[in-house]
Amino acid sequence: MTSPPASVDGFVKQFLQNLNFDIGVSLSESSKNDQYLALAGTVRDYLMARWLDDQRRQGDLQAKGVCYLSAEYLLGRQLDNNLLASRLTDIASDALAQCGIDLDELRQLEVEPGLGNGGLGRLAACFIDSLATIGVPSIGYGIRYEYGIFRQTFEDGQQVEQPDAWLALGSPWEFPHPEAAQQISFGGHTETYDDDGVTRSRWIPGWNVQAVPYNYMVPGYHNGRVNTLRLWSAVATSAFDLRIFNSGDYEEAVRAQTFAENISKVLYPEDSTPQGKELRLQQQYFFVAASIGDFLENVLADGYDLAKLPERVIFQLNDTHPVIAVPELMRVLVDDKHMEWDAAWAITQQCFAYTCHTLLPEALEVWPVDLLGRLLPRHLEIIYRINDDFLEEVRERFGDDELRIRAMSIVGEHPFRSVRMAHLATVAGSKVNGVAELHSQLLRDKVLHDFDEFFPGKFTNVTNGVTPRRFIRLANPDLAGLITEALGAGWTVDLERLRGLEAFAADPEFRERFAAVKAGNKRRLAAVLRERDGLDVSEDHLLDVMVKRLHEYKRQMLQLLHIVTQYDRVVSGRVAASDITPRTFLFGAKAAPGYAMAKSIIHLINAVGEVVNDDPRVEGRLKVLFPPNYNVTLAERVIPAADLSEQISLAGKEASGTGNMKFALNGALTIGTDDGANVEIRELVGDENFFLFGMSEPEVEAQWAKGYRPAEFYQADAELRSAMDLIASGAFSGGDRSVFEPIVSNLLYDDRFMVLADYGSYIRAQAKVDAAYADPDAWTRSAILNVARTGFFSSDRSIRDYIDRIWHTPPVS
Ligand code: 26Q
Repeated sequence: MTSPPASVDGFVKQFLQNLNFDIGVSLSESSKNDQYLALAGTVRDYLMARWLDDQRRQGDLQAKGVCYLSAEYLLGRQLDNNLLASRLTDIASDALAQCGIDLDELRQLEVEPGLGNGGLGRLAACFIDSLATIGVPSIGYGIRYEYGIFRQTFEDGQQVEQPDAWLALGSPWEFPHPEAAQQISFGGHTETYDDDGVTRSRWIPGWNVQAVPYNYMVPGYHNGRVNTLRLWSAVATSAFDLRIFNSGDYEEAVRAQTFAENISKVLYPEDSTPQGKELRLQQQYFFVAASIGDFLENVLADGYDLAKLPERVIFQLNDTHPVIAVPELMRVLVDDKHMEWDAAWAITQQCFAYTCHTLLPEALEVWPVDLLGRLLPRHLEIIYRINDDFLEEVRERFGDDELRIRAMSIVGEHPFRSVRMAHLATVAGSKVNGVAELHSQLLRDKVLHDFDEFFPGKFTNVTNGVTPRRFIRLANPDLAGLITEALGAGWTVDLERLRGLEAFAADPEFRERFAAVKAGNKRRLAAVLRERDGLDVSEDHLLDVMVKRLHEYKRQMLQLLHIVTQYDRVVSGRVAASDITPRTFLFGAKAAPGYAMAKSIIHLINAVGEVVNDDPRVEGRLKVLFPPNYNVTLAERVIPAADLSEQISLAGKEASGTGNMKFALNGALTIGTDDGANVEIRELVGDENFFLFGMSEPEVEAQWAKGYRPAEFYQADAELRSAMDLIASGAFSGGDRSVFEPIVSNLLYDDRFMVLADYGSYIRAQAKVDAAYADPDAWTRSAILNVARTGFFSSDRSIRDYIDRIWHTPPVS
C-alpha cells in the first residue's frame, strides 16, 4: 500500500493524478468542484494506508471495542478536519498554491453532511473523533440518509424547509461496500417448531431490504489512527423485485424498489415529541439489525464463541432510537444460534449500555404494539417475554404493588398499548447514564426512580463534552495559536492544560492579545454574514448569541422579551438610546416542520428584527440578526466571535447542552440558568465569571406546587406588561394583532416553561451583563478564565469516563 508522501511536491503530484484519473479533467479545464473532489481524494489517499492498518490491527487484536449505535451523526465538513488530523493543512495549501488554487476557496464548496438534528447528533460526531484520538477500538454505526436535516430559508420572516441534497455534487469521503450488504427483514409472522424435542420459535418475514454499508474515515488527531464510521443505505433486494418483475408487473417492481429505498431517504427533522411513524421504526430496526449482523459476521472472527460476546463488545445506545437492537440480539442468539433464553439474556444485558438525553416526558419514545407487531412480530414476542420475566422479579422484590408494577412495566397501556423504549433500555442495559450531573440526578430521583431502586449501581453520569479539534483548533485558529504560544503544544489532546492560562489572565499584554483575537473573530463573522446573507454585524457591539434548536423549553422567547424590553425602553422614552449598551442579538435555530409554536416564534424573532433594526430612534444600538440555516459550518464561525452565550432553558429541562461548553471554551461569558451542564460550567468558572439567573429546579417544582398563574407575573411587572402589550398590539406585524396572538396568549395563560416567572430575574442579570461589558479589560479577564477553567468539557474526558464507568475498553496502541 503506497501512501502519498507528505511533501508539497508529492501532494501536487497526487492531486493532479486524482484530478486527471479519478475526476477525468485536466487542471486547466477543471471546475472548482472538480478541484475540491481531487483534493479530498488526495487527503483520503494519504489516510488510506493508516486506515487499512487500523482495520487489520483491530481485527488481529481481538480486543474489546465499542459499537456506538446512533441514528444521527451531525458531522460538519470533513475536509478541514481530515487535513488537521493528518497534519496536511500547510502542505495542501502550498501544493494548491503551486497549481494556482486557493485552499480556502475549495473549503467553501463542501456541503456538510447534516445527518443529525442537533445536540445528540453532534455529540455522536464529537465522540467518534475522541474515540479515534484516544485509540479505542470502535465503530460508529448509523444511517446514510440521502437527505439530511432540511435547509432552512425565510420567506416573509417565516421558516421554509428545502431538501438537503448533500450528495448531489459527489461524496468523496465515503466508500460503498455493496458486497458486504446485510439483508434486513420486516413483517410476516412467527411460528414454533420442534427441533429434536426442543420447541423453538422462528420468524417468517414478509419482505426484505438490503442494507449497504458506506464507510467513512475517522482519523485520530496526530496519532496515525483511523477509525470507521459505517452508515447504512437501503436498496431493494433483487430477489424481492425480481419476483414481482417476473409476474409481469413492471410498475409494481419499480414501486417496490422505491418503497425499500425510502427507508434511508430522509432524516426525521423532529428532535422531541416523536410522532410514532412507521417509517421511523423501519429506519431504527434497519440500521441496528444491519450493525449487529455486521459485527457478528464481519468483525468477529469466524466461529467466535458467542458466550464470550461481552468480552469483545459493548453496544452503546445513543438514546432510545437504537433500542430495538436489544430484542434483535436476543432473536439472533436464541432463534438463530439456539442459545438458551437465560444465557442469551445474561449476555445481552452485559453487551448494552444506554444513554438518556432528555427529561421531557413527551420526548420519551413509545411504539404502539400493533405497529411493532405488524413490522417486527418476533421482536414483540421477545419484548413481552423480557417484560414478563422482569415484572416477575419486581413482584418478588416489592410484592404485588400493582401501581409500581404498572409504572415500571416495559409495556404501557395508556393512551394505547405501547412499548416504552426507555424502560426496555434501562432493563436491558448494564449501565444507564445521563449527560450532565444534574440530569443524571433527576433521572435517578424522578424519571426512572423506581428503576434506580431496583437496580442499585446501574445509574451513572457521564457529562457531555465537545471536541477541541473542531471547536477550538479549526474554528478558532487565532485563539489556538495564542494558547500554544502561552502553554506549548499538547493541550489539544489534554485540555485540562488550559488551566495554565489562569496565570495569563493577570497579564495585561496577554489580555490585549486575547481581546484582539476576539475582535478578529467578529470581523471574520461579519464578513461571512455579509457574504452569506447580506447581514451587517457591527463589530463594536456586544455580540449576544443564542444558537440551538427552536424549542419552547429552551426559551428563545425569554431573550426576545429582553430585546423588546430594551426597544420599548427607548421608544417610550424611559431610557435614552445613548444609554443603551450597543448589542447585536444573533439567533440561529431550526424548528421541526410540524411544530407550529416554534415556527411562530421564528416568525416573531424576524418580525422584531425588521422593526428594531430600522427604527432610527434606536440609533443603531440594537440589532437583531437571524441568519437562516444554522448548521455546524456556521457554528464554527459564530461561536468564536461571541461575547455572550445564552443558555436560558427552564431549570430541569435541558439535559446538558453542548453549545454552552463550546462558547465557554471560546471565551464567551454565559448568561444562564442552573440547568444541565450550566451547573458544572458555573462551578468551574466561578460565580463571578457567570451570569446566573432564574429559578433552580427545586424552586420550579415549588412554583408548580403552589400553582403557577403567569398572568400574575404580567400584572406585577410594568416593563413585562409593556413589552407583551407591544407584541400584542401588532407593533411587529403591521398592526395586525392576530399574527402573534397565540404566542402572547400562550405565555399569559399556559407558559409551561415559566418564561414570565423568570423574566424579572433575567432582565436584572442582563443589566449586570451591560455593566460588566462597560469594563472591557475586566470582561476579557473573565473570558480568559472561562477558557482556562473549562478544559473539563473536552469530549476526550467524556470518552475516558465512558471507558472507566461503563465500557471497560482500554485504548490500544
Ligand atoms: C425520536 C423519535 C422519532 C423522531 C425523532 C426522535 C428524536 C430525534 C432526535 C428525538 C430526540 C432527538 C434529539 C435529542 C437531542 O438532541 N437531545 C439533546 O442531547 C444533547 C446531547 O446529550 C444534550 O446536550 C441536550 O441537552 C439534549 O436536548
